[in-house]
This record gives sequence, structure tokens and C-alpha cells, in this order.
Amino acid sequence: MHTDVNQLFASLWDDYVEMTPSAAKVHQLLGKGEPIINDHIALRTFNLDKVNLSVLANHFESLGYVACGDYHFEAKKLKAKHFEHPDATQPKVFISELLVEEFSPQLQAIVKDLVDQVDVAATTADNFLYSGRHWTLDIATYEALLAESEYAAWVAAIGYRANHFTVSINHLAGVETLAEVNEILKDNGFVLNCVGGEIKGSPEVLLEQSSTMADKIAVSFSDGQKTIPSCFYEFALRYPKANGELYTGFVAASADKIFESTNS
Ligand code: OOG
Ligand code: NI
Repeated sequence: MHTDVNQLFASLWDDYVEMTPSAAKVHQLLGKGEPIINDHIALRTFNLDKVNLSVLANHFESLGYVACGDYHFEAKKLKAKHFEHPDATQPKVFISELLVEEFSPQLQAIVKDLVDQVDVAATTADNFLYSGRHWTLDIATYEALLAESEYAAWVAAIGYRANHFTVSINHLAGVETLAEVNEILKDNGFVLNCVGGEIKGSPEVLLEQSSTMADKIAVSFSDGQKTIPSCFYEFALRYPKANGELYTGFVAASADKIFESTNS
């Protein structure tokens, strides 16, 4: 486990940029070389004991993060929690897990076989959250998972790493609205997730979000390479609650659509 939260995020970022070439370009475009404040990052896993949500969460809780919200995505068969750090300038963390037992016996058997290959000691190592895949996987198995759950296929192929970073538009100089951000992105050739509209949420639910569609990169499988969606970039604008403090939670109906940023 890391002992320094800034170092953990720096390592997550380095790995994420390698998986997501467009992230460096978006970062430069919006930040113009200045530091960008991250609203949150997100991680994905399976709910089998060895690698479940709490195994990932331990890496953050040991750095002072506290669980703050629970979410359930019935159609996608996912549960999630979000975590906050006492230092509000640190990114929030959104961790989801696939409810493996709700899928077909075939998917359950595949996922169990993948997780059986994980060395339990690796799950508490410093680098676990940016260590990628811990199993061998062939293309046909990836495709079998994809037929049932895009999320399952993504975790199987991409493994443990940040699924996205999120620019805090509240902290971004020179841009006020998410619509402006989206225009800048589209003018520069980036493809946005438009499931349910480019902007998810509203001032009424105190959170607006948009995201790019995931980059497509060549991933190595045991029997060759295949170009598949990797990771994406998200943009979040938060609104104040009645007490004047910015809302810090997530909005399940919006999150449900953000998950689709890794659809092929
Ligand atoms: C997480 C999707 C939800 C948000 O900000 O609502 C999310 C994922 O795609 O793993 O990030
Ligand atoms: Ni997100």
C-alpha cells in the first residue's frame, strides 16, 4: 500500500496516460500547461473476495479516505461506492464491482478462472491499483464476456488501473460551463459520449458530467493483439447545496451512462 496519496495518484496518472494517449492532449488543451484539479477517478473490479471493491478500497482507506455513498446499477449488475479524503482538494474515488453471481454459469466460470490466477499478495502491493491484468486471456474468451457484459470484458482485458480521471470544471480557469468544455473538445476532434445527451445531470441534481469515448488501443491477448476501448476522460461541474458547500456525491442515473464510455 502507498503511504503518500500524491504519489499514488501520480502513479495512477502515469499508467492512465500510457493507456489513454488522448488524455495528455485533453490535459494540455484544457490546462494549457497549468495544473488541473481532478474531481475524481474511477476503478472497476469483480465482486469475488480476492479482488472485490473493498480490496481496492483498502488502498485508499489506508490513506485516510472514507466511504461516503453507495450506488446500485441493476441493469448493468454493478454496485459502487464513492470515497472522499478529509483534504477536499484530493480527488474523490468511485469504485464499482460486477455482481458476478447474477450472470450466466459460463461468465461466472470465466471470471472465477481469471481471479484464481491472481496472487493474493499482489492485491496489497503498492502498485496493485495500476498493475493491469493478472491473468492470461485469449480473444475468444474476451468476446464471450463482451457478449454478456461490456464491463466484464473491459476488466478482463484492461485489468487494474484508473478507468478515467475527471477534470474539475469548478477549478478550471477560463471555462464556466460544461457546454463550453464540450465545444472545445469537439472542435479539437475528440468524440464525446452522447448516451442520454452530451451532458449528464443538471444543476437540480447538483452535478453535471460529460466524458470522451474511450481511446482504442492494441491490447495483447494470449493469441494475438486486438484493438479495443481502453480508458476515457471525464469532466464534472458541481453545484452548491443549500448550505453553500459544493455537492460531493455522484448521481446514479448519470453514472449509469458514463459507464458506457468504454462501449465499442
Ligand atoms: C464509472 C462510471 C461512473 C461517474 O462519475 O458517475 C462515473 C466507470 O465507468 O467505471 O465515473
Ligand atoms: Ni466518473
